[in-house]
Amino acid sequence: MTQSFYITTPIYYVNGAPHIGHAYTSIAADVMARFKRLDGYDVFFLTGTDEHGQKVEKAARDAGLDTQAFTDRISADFKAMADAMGVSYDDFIRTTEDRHKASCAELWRRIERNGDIYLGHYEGWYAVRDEAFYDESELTTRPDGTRVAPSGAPVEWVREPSYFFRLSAFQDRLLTLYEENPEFVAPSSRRNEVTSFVKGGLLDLSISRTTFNWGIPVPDAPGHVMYVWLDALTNYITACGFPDENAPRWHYWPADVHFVGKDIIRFHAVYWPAFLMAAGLPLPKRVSSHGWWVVEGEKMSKSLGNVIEPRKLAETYGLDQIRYFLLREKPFGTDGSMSHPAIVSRINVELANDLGNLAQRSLSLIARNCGGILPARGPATEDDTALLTAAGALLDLVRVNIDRQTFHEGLEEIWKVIRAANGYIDRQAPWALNKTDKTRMGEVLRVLVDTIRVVATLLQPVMPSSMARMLDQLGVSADARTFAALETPLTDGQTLPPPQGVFPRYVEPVA
Ligand code: ME8
Repeated sequence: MTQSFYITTPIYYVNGAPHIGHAYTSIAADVMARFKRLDGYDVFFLTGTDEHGQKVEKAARDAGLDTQAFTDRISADFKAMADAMGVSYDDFIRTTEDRHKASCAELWRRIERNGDIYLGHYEGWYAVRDEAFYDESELTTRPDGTRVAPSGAPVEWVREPSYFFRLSAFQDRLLTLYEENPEFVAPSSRRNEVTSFVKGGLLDLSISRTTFNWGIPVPDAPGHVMYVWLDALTNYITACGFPDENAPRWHYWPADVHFVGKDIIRFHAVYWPAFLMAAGLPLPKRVSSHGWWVVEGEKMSKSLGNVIEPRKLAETYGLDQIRYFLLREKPFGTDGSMSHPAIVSRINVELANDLGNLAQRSLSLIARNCGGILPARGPATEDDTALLTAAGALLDLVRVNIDRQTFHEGLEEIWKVIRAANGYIDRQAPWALNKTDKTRMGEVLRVLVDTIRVVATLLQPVMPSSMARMLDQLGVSADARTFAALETPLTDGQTLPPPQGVFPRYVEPVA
């Protein structure tokens, strides 16, 4: 039976337009989803929108719109953004859907039945921007006297009746989870952060609110709506059909990897497994967190006016170019800066020169000197073998990096082979062989085609449409683009379509 693989993105708050941070998480998850599909897995890839809570309610009020109408509009925009960025999700969940309300109500009941929910009174700090409760000890005071959370979000004092989740009872079980599953939180620096947070002691968590009503009602508790993070995290099981364990998608649970930003790791690596333990449900296998993008050295913010709209970026530079940049420019787990010169350099050096020219040079020699017919391999020279061996080893190397979410290292492995192929073409000089040894020229070009084929096949998850075009030109039929298909050689003597450049250089527009 095909092995299943379940990947999620966070569900995004519908309080404003999507920006590049959202696109980044989704594209990284998309690359893994596409990679796993090509590697033979039965993938379920989920994204969607987080629509309840005070923050969204306030944004709707500020926009002068009915809350549901407002969330409908922004959620549709997030979906359009995912489509425009090539995010190949299998389901797009919205937390205002009935299936999700039913799922949350059932999860609540199960936790309650196990004795881990009790009614109390919450009095303390809350940051609407983070939708998070903070302890006094975590706060700092700004010069103007405002109290702020570590994220910089202002906090307000909240006092209301509330249901609590007995989070304090899960400390040991969580620590055992991290210890027995070192892969549960990634990267390891975040794992240490989470472990020390839990070791520091856990307070019970307020999981219902009574001072507003834009949320999922707590079962049999009029006036209480669920804390938005309990509601939001539950989306990952709702989409698998929870609570119906006979649902067609239930077998995908538990998730293989939740992709998250570093700001929301605590919710995913502490609260979420604790909720699931309390409900007696299996735990996700991994929470992989990424760092933040800053723009030209500055934090993105509405007030600085430097918020980057992902679709605009794709329009300016090309979608595949941007997907490549996002994964190549910085390690997944750390922060990184996005700037025009950095994007242009990746496009012109790595895509246009290293890869684009390599393919174009090899294929135009076949078009010109071999009548567009794919030549056969000959007896391998040492130089041929070195390149073909490096290309043959690539799938395993890239797979390891995808599984660890070290995307930039996976791309570097691919680029090592591209650079080796460029060295090879320069040394072998097939254009010169055209006059002296036509057979050997064909053999050299075939080694290059076979190498570029591996590279293009492995790059499909990152740059789907450009690599589809490159594989067309290499004569790889649409049904032979999986990783398993790399085992089957291309048919000698087939006619290749006329080569066309895949990666144009970025040229500054004339002002
Ligand atoms: O947190 N760089 O939603 P959200 C990189 N609804 N990533 C960034 C970023 C930046 N500058 N800014 C934001 C939520 N992000 C919750 C999730 S899941 C059950 C609920 C990333 O719309 C951020 O790190 O605030 C996070 O992973 C994602 O955008 C969601 O942001």
